[in-house]
Amino acid sequence: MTRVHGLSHSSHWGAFSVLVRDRDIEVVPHPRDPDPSRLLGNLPASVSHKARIAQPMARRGWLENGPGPDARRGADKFVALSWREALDHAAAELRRIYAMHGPRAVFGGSYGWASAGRFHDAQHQIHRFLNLAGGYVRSVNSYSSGAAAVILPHVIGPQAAVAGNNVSWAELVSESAVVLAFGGMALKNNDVGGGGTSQHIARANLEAARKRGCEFHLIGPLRDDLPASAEAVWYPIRPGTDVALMLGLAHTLVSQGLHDGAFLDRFCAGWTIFEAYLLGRSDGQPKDAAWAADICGLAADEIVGLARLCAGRRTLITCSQSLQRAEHGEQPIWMGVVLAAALGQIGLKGGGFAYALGSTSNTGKPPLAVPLPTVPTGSNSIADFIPVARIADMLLHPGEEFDYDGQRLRYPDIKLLYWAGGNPFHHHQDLGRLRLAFCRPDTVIVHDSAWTATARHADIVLPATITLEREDIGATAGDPLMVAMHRAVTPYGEARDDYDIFTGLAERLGIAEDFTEGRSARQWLEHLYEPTRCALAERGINAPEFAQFWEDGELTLPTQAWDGGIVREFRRNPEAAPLPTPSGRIEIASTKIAGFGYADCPGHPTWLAPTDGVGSPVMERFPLQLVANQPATRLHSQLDFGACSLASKVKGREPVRLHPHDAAARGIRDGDIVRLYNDRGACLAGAVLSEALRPGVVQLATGAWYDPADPTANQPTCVHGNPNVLTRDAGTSRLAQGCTGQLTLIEIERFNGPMASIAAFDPPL
Ligand code: PGD
Repeated sequence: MTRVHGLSHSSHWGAFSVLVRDRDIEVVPHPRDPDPSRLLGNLPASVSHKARIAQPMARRGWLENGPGPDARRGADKFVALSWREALDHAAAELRRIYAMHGPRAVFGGSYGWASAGRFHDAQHQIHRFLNLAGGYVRSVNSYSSGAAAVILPHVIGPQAAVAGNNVSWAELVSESAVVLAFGGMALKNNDVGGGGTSQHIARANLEAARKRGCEFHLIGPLRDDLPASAEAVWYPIRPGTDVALMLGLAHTLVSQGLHDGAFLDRFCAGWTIFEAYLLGRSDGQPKDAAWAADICGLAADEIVGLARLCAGRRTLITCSQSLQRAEHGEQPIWMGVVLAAALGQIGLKGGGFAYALGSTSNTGKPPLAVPLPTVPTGSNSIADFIPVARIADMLLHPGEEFDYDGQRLRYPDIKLLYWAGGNPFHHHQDLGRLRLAFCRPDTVIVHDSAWTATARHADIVLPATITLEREDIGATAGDPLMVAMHRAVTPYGEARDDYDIFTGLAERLGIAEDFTEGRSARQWLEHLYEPTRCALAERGINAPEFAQFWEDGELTLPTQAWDGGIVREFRRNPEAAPLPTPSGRIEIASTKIAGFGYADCPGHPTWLAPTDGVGSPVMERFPLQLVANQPATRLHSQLDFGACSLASKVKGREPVRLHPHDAAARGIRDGDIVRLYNDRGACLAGAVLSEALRPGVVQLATGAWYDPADPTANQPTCVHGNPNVLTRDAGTSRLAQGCTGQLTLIEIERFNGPMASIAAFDPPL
């Protein structure tokens, strides 16, 4: 037995070191992390869980009948193959599709978080490979920020202008007097930062700000979306109605003469148009506090009080990512900017508007001063793309036109779906519909380390290593620690690195030399490290050779002084440093967006009643609002079989929280297995009664592995608790076409039927 001490490593939820005894590992958080994530507890199970994929597999129906649309995807058996056979099949199919249909028939959008690590990042690897193989249809934007990424450049500048170098944690601690946290700043979300994090600082900063006297106001249906130590005033708003509340606040400011007219004149465009709407001159309906109260479920005098409290003080408006992951998700982000503009605070330290501060662990930290190791992905031979969350529409409606950000585009006819490092049967909405979509292509190829539902819907399944089985460099733009990610254990079964899998395919396609550039994985790490080392040396600071970095296990990178970015520069001198918007100012109303003529995203922030939310006719049958948010016990669907995730389950099912009043009305007790349902499907979950929710709201996190009772049902029942059987597969609007998975309407009942066992973690053999 060997015992290795403290191998440095990293994950999206924190840096750590690993102690190894054969395949048993112990994970020790990084000593400088003040608030390590409990998600580290999921890692030990990943090394040799039965859900790992041990060898390459092909779906029986695909092997027997050859490529083609097939309704058995997701319900078929698998046959083990050797690596040689599996790679031969995959390469032959790639060759066939490229020859017969060209790159427009290959979808390589392959969205997903995969794992931390700069070189083995699955998205970089697949895109580099497919670019060299002939090109592919890509996806744009993310499930995290689909609406914000598109609306913000029209209104104030790129997302980074108000999400990154804008208002820092340090400024919040020292300057902010009032924080209006729309959607909260949940610590569970701060646990995670794409690419890793060495220091979880949100809790300490919230506490320090509070200690100095900063007042937090949590606007959201879930009380625990800010920690108790922030001592926030809780406004349990109806989900999806923040825009109405923001309008009520803005109306109060204007009608009481508390808005900053000078700021609006000098720094903004389009206020007059918006004001006509706000005051009801353009549509006959003033958006006053009483009007807002009726929609959002708060009291009118609370709204007036909140507006008065913000005026004239250093007020920061934050909007969580969750807010825009819903129907008309562009509106709360745009209206958040407008409310901050009406308060005249944008561009001031600790004031104005911050997007996603508190939504991931690396927003609000100073930017790095040196470049990070980055795999070059090359260039794509075609320009075709879809907004990422339109995957099922694309597969189901080839050739059909759709709108996106002022463009009229057409869905390609996809014959080959290639996925590495993502789990669409976790992340997408209306999984019954997604299954139909996945039945359409000729072939689906998936790399994953475990038998996720996506792997089960593939034709060729190629087993990938986990990061603990390979060497990599952990680093991300928002964190100063670069980590030497040492290999801790040998690969499970026959699993291979994504890089090696693509190298095997590249050899068969005759592009190996270009793909590998003659380097082994270790040589790539050394090569990619070099630009960072040179930049450090140029600045005259510690710049160890790769071998030294590898031995040290980590390297602290320099950060830039926080300067508030383009928004602060604009505030200092709007004429010399205009914003990158059409007017060069903050666009309260946008002539460009108005010109698109989208009824679901007009030319200024607007309250648009949802078709699947408060006030919609659907509520008559499905009266509860489901919040399908990010889980507290795992990252998305990753390592759902890990100890931390399993410990939260109720009799093996995902916990669903509901208010005691709603439970009592339905005869549901704490610990009961319940059935959540609507017209799209149903899922079982374990009831947890809680007063931390607004009555009428039910909360079921995403990420329980999809486990359909009947995999071929169009309205499936997931016996494990995946909320995406219930969510609606529709874009935020014709502007951004973002993911709307956060909210939907449901009913819930005690489940008295025969209890299906959970098979999500059993290999489908
Ligand atoms: P993950 O579970 O992180 O979910 O969706 P995403 O697809 O990113 O999936 C990553 C997959 O990659 C896992 O299956 C993991 O095993 C695999 N993997 C990890 N490392 C590697 C590797 O090195 N190689 C390979 N080949 N595979 C690897 C997340 C998405 O879900 C996101 S970002 C958001 S914000 C959305 N949120 C919501 C929501 O709020 N509400 C709903 N209803 N739905 C959502 N879906 C979205």
